[in-house]
Amino acid sequence: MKTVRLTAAQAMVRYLSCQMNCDGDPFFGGCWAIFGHGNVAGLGEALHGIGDEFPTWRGHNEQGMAHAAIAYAKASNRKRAMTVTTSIGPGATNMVTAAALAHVNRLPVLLVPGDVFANRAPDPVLQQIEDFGDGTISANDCFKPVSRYFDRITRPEQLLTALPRAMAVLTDPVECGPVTLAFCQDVQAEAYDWPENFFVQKTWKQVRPRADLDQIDAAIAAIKVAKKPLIIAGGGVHYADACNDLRDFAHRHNIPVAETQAGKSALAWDDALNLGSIGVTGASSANAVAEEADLIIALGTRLQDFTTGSWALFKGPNHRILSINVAAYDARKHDAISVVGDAKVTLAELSNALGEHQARSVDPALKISWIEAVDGVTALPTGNALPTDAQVIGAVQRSTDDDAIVVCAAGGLPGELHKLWKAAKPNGYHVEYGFSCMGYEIAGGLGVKMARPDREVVVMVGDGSYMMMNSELATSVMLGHKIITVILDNRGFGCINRLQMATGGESFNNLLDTARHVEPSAIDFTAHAGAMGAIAEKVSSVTELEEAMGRARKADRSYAIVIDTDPLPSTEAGGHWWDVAVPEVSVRPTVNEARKNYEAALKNQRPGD
Ligand SMILES: Cc1ncc(C[n+]2csc(CCOP(=O)(O)OP(=O)(O)O)c2C)c(N)n1
Ligand SMILES: [Mg+2]
Repeated sequence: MKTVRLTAAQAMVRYLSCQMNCDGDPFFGGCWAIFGHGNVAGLGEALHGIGDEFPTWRGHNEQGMAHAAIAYAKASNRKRAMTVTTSIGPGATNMVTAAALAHVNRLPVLLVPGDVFANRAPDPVLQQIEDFGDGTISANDCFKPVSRYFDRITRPEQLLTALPRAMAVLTDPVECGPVTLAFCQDVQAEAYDWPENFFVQKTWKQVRPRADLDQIDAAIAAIKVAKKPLIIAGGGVHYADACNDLRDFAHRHNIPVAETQAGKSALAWDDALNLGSIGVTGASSANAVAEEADLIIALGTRLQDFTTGSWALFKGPNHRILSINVAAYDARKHDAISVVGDAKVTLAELSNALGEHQARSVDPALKISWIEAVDGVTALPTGNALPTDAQVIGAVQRSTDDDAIVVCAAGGLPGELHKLWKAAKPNGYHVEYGFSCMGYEIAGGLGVKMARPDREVVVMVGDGSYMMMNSELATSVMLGHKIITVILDNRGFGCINRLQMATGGESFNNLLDTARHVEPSAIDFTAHAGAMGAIAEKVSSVTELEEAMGRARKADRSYAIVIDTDPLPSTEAGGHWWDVAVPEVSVRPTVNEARKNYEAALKNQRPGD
């Protein structure tokens, strides 16, 4: 057997650079890295050595780098991914939140935190946490519950099995999620004689598991008898490249479609059968049909509470859920008629068997009146009041074209965007709402731009999320990956303040002006973004915002536009109840009142339906 002598770190980067995806592209777009003593000597030297074959990108925050990597994978429909390496200790644990985000959203990312010395010679090494009762624990054990595959590399040759296992998880539609290979820092530097064939180029085909035939039969029977079926399109539709298949299926069988946050943009917003978004942040048209549906066809969705209105949305008597999902875990939720299979091939099989079967048409007035509501709240405001989020969304929509990708994650904006954004093309809507992680937005926007350099990337972010993490804005400038960031400054955590008041609470500790501060806050976002190298300007109206968007689109570098907004209004049209537990006892009448309403609403909930 021919061998080659390399360090374990060199072997890792060489192996990763040889992995190809189904389109013939390298599976990895590169490696994000912040070095420390836990990875600079071993992995740092290896990454330098491999150069452009496996490019290294320097970020400013480990969580931010991982967000960029995860967004890259999402924008690539999971066909490509990135590696992220950190030092041990704080560098590693900074990345745990991002691991959880990838885990919830089932997105591939390879995390390689450095780890303590396997030989334990210098123990405790700088940043080692020292568990008194378990010598095998390090800070990296935090990754275990939020990794689909976790391994600790304590000998070089373990990579011979760990790396193929990592690739199998990253490229598998069911297991897909974060992989953590905690890499002991002494082992990174150790040499080993690797079999040369370990580094042969390997292509990872996209597998499309086909459903059990009895499951297909049961699904067909359910669809044939359904009088009022509704398809809910989730993220799985995108990851299976099934957007066109969904459109064809819906039209051939005349079944309307509603979209989740991850599914949005699967169908063009103006497709006659697209009823809009579903659930808590849904369109009135989609929710009205969902309430009466006798068959909910959940396609590639986890059915999280925002989709099901905390299981109070579907009110049709004897309604059933038919769940088509590549993951049995999801397909079997809520006693659904389960079809475990890839969305694309399953739709084709179902359609063949259904022949020319057509469901009953939905009243077109439902969608027309919803679009009127959307156009009303997003229209150019008249008067001098502070603009609403909806009006800002309208301005951004009017000043971008169909190719733009809007990026968001937390605050009031994801709900407003879910309701109001008119997504014209697949992947034009990128909202991370599995973890809804404040601080994802800008870093995520950078990752999206790296995956889709040909499309305009517009990050919409609240002041709270901006303050939580903005440093990858500087990275976007330095790497030359232009993003447009629209910062909506409503002086605080507007959506949580609204939720607080809706649950009977007093406005408290959410808005800057109702927090216990001694100095009124006066954060200059324009100066801040400008200091990081972006072109930045503040606008004082929605009309000015549209003009600024024109300048931003022409600019050759990242651009930030700041606009003050009203923290109180949100779009009243559409939407659905969401289960947020209200205190059972309180001395405050507003809470008691909210509790009464809460108990009444709970009567509509059908958990475990
Ligand atoms: C990391 C993280 N911490 C806390 C939360 C809970 N949370 C959700 S939205 C929000 C406020 C966001 O404020 P901002 O970005 O200004 O948006 P706004 O609500 O004002 O629209 C908070 C605290 C979260 N989603 N993520
Ligand atoms: Mg805010």
